[in-house]
Amino acid sequence: MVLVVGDGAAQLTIQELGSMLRDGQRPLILLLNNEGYTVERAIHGPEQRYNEISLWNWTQLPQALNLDSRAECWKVSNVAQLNDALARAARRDRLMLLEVMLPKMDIPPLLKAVTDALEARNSGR
Ligand SMILES: Cc1ncc(C[n+]2csc(CCOP(=O)(O)OP(=O)(O)O)c2C)c(N)n1
Ligand SMILES: [Mg+2]
Repeated sequence: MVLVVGDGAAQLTIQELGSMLRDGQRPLILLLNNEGYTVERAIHGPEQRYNEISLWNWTQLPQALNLDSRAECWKVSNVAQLNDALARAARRDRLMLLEVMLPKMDIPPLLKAVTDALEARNSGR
């Protein structure tokens, strides 16, 4: 099982990590840390406070959410680190949480095209 989740979405749902650990599940979790609500930044207010979230120590959460935690956690900031961690994850012997560090405003071209068009339309241009 592979879960890909944004840091913003994860702040609303991460308590289920406790249940996953309780039940001995071994998902690979790719938590995309781009310091907030990037899709919302693309739509409106890239620097607005409502798109900021508090910065968490993600790799320490499994220990906090389950006293019997058997999880492996890595924070990865480049491709070599990601490849190393994925190779470890392939063993699938325990829950693996990878915190993947991404630039705040790294937005896919299609999303940028759509939000630029919305912005132009809303501003009457
Ligand atoms: C309960 C709830 N509140 C607010 C929203 C509005 N919303 C949609 S996407 C999003 C931000 C998601 O941020 P993140 O998970 O970090 O993904 P990113 O765009 O940064 O990759 C928000 C707040 C929602 N979908 N559901
Ligand atoms: Mg985010």
